[in-house]
Parts: sequence; C-alpha cells; structure tokens
Amino acid sequence: MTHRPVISGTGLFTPEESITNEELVASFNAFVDRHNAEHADAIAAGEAEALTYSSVEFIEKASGIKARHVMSKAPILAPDTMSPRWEERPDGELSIMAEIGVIAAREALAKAGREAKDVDAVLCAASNMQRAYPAMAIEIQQALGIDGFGFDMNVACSSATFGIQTAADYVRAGNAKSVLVVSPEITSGHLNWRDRDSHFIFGDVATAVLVEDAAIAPAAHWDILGTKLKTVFSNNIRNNFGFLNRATPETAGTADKLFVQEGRKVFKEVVPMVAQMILDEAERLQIDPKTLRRMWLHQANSGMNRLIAQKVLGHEASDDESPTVLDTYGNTSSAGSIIAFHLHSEDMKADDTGLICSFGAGYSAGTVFVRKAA
Ligand code: CO8
Repeated sequence: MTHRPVISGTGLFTPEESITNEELVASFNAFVDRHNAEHADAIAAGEAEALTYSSVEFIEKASGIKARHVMSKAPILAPDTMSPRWEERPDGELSIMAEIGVIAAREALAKAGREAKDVDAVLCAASNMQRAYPAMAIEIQQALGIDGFGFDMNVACSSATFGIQTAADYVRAGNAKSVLVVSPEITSGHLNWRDRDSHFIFGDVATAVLVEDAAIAPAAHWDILGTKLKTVFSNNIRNNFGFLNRATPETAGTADKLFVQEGRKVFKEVVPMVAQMILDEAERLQIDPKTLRRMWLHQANSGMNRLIAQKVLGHEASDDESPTVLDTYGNTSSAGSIIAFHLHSEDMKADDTGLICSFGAGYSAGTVFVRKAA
C-alpha cells in the first residue's frame, strides 16, 4: 500500500504586542546617546568609538520590515534591559515556547477537523530551543494529549521545511499517518537589540503544519508534490551560544553568543543558490516554474524575495504571486514561509500549484511544492 503525504491544516500564533520601526529606532538611539555620554572621555581621547544612530528609512529600504510582533515589548524598548523579560515558570507549568506552539497546533488541528488522539507524532522544528531537555516537542505532545512520539529539530530558518519533509517521509514509510510540525520562534531572545546592523531583523511567532496520509486527510488539503533539502556550511550567519560556553566563562557574554551575520554576503550567496535549487527541483517534478500560482518564500528580506521570484517566474512577481508578511512580522526564522502560506492560501483553486520555500543559517534551504486538491 502506498502512502501519499499531504498538508491538511496550518495554524498561527501571533503575539499581541508589536514594535514599529519608529519605536525601535527611538529606543536604539536613546541607548546610543546614553552609551556615548557615558564613554565621552574615552571617545574624545580616541580610545573608544562612538556608536551611530539607527534609521527608520534604512531599515525599511534595506529589509522591507516595518514592524515586528514580540512576546515582551516594554523591556525590549527600555534602554536598561533591551531584551525580553518574564517570570521564570516553575517546571510544573507549561513553558512559554510550548505554550505558543500549542496555540498554533490547536488551530492546525481544528482546520483539519482532527483531534489530538488522531495524531501520531509531534516535531518541534525551530531555530532555538528554550532548554536542552526534555524536548519541547514532548511537552507540546503532552499538552495536546497526543499518544505517540515527539522530538526537536533545529535547522535555523529552514527548520519548518525540514520538518515537513521529515513528517512526509514518516507518512510515506507508513510509520505515521498524522504528524504535527510545530515552529515556535521566540527570536527576540537571541537577537542583539543593541546591534545596529541587526536589531531590526527579527520577530516572535509560532506556526504549525499538520502533515497527513491522503487516505485520512480532509477534502480541502494540499498534495505534497515533492520536497528537497539542501545544506552548505557557512559562518555568515552564526550564534555561538551553547552549553559549552561554561567552559570559557570569560567570553560567555560576548556578542557572538547572540545572532550575528554578514548580511551582504548572505544576500549575495543565498539568492542564486536558492533560485537554482527551486528551478532544479521544478524540473525534477516536471513542473513548469512559470505556471506556479504562488510562492510562499522565506521572509528575511524583500529584495532577496524579489530576485528569487523573478528568476523562478521569469518576470517581476506581483504581491499575489509572492506575498509578503515580512513587513508586519519581520523575519520570524523558520515560521516565515509558513505564515505566508497560512495567511495567503485560502483563495487558491483546485489544481493550483505553489511553492513553500525557506532559506537561512547553515546555510540551509528547503522546498515544498504543493498542489491544492481537487
Ligand atoms: N541604520 C542605519 N544605517 C545602517 C543600519 C541601521 N540600522 N545598519 C547598517 N547601516 C549602514 C551600514 O553602516 C552601512 O553603511 P556604509 O555603507 O556607510 O558602510 C550601510 O547601512 C549598508 O549596510 P549593510 O551592507 O549591512 O546593509 P545591507 O544593504 O546589506 O542590508 C540587511 C542589511 C538588511 C541585513 C541585508 O543584508 C539582508 O537582509 N541580508 C540577508 C540576510 C538574511 O537573509 N539573513 C538570514 C538570517 S536569518 C536565519 O537564518 C535565522 C537564524 C536563526 C534565527 C536567529 C534569531 C535571532
């Protein structure tokens, strides 16, 4: 018996609070003023460099981001903290990352008309896990009441597409009929809000995708036509935070223990790699890329998406062909292309073909070609 994997539902959790570029830049510039005043003597003596203002115009032009949702707005904007803050929860309470994952997962299940008891596995696929163990996925599994198995996987921005292929492979192999891929991305915890080059990039969110065997899926599902994954090692996006930081306490708090990148290099290297990967995979699946009805691309930079979509479609993509959620969500790492799919797929018609595509740190990239079921 052959098993055919499909997407039968998606879910989204969006934090209530949002930070505009204007609010973000005002906070950053207040920090710059304070820093430069505190170090005025050293700066005047040429022993330290003055920090430079950030700019709303630069952020919007360079990235396309206008705002980002966050789990904890006030402490991020406060010059004394400039990072999220909340009470540490006792071990008996649902952890914050699991909590937002569960909200997204419940929506995906509801959309598919599915109950927790029908699900066999949970993958928590995200850029960073809140703790080493027990796995976030197992906590989400328990909170939902799923009898089966769960595990965490981290492939940075491509975690969700790698999760979808993993789930699809379980279904194909007959090892599971229904698999939840949950991507809670609390990126505000590993963004350096004091770094002018990157303080504007990320936002918080959670998404969920239910991958199932077509034999049990609801009528309104998406056939998975094919998935392709690729990784190429690069230090251009890096975060050195980890449990071995304890071994070198003198550098445990340095800036490389948060997100750092060479944005220009990432842009230049990733755009051609991803465009070619999409074209190669379309050829393998015998899909004419020009017939793609919509591309739900990774949401890191509007310029990157414009170039990739143009190379694939052969013309400048309209918002309808390549929708943007980056303007209000920022870069939400692995969740970005799934948010775009979740918010911009209802209007697709039977037999319409589309592409979910992620790319980012690793480098890592993933494509999921889908077709709306008739
Ligand atoms: N305000 C004003 N000016 C600024 C600012 C600012 N905030 N920042 C930089 N500038 C200035 C620079 O100083 C520079 O000035 P000069 O030319 O005088 O030297 C000028 O602007 C140009 O700077 P850049 O070359 O850095 O600017 P770019 O035009 O390249 O734009 C971007 C920067 C937006 C970062 C762009 O390069 C980009 O988006 N690149 C792609 C990045 C990308 O896709 N990264 C993916 C990473 S995400 C991922 O994989 C997930 C990781 C895991 C999640 C982590 C969660 C925290």
